[in-house]
Amino acid sequence: MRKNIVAGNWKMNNDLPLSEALISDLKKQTKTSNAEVMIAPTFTNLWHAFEATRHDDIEVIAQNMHFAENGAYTGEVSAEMLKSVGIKTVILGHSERRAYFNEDDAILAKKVDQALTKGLRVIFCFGEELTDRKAANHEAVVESQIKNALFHLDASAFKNIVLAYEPVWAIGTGETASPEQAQDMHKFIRKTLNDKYGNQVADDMTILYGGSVKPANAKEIFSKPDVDGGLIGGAALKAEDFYAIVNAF
Ligand code: G2H
Repeated sequence: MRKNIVAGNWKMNNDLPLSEALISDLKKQTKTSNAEVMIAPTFTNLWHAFEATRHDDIEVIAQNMHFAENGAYTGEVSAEMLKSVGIKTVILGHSERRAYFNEDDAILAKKVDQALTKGLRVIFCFGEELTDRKAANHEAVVESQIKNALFHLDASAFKNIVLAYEPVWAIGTGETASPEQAQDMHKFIRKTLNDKYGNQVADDMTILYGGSVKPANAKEIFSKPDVDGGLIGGAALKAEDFYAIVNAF
């Protein structure tokens, strides 16, 4: 079933004391919308965050994981490790992982497979760069990112996938896709799913928008029929701003 989700991607911000303080502030906020609320602290803070929000309407999720079961992968974190600290959802394919850590479609397909095999829900991110948009290639780029990482899956796997469209040119830049640009792309994504898997998968898919969402623009973006929520970076680091976005539905 399609849901409204607002997920805060903290990226490499907040050490343990700052994470504790932000979670304490988040717990003081009031949710007036029906959105599912998620926060993605860095690995070292996951266990604390999970414990601290155990009785709250906040799901703690991970920003990344490795595709292997376990073994000699120094510095990496496995699906089982995430599960052992209470994590049920993992973000994969964020553009910063693609750009700075060379994660390509083939690696991401393996990560998606491993996450789903282990019973984790995946928030799968993708999006075009500015040059793609300027060349009017944005739909082709997004289509290939989705096809290459996800279209080997059965339709039933999509129950455990949330998609997050994040145009690279709008990430952390202060520049946001217009609500119309977001709607057009989300509609295209749903059509791409529909062409391959049919109506049910396409209609049920939760598709988030990410890229400089803030309290001032969230309401208009979320009002679009194919936008089901947001993946929030900078504005997720202040509890009041984050909940203003959560409550923008
Ligand atoms: C996109 C987004 C969160 P920001 O990366 O995933 O970050 O809202 O800071 O653009």
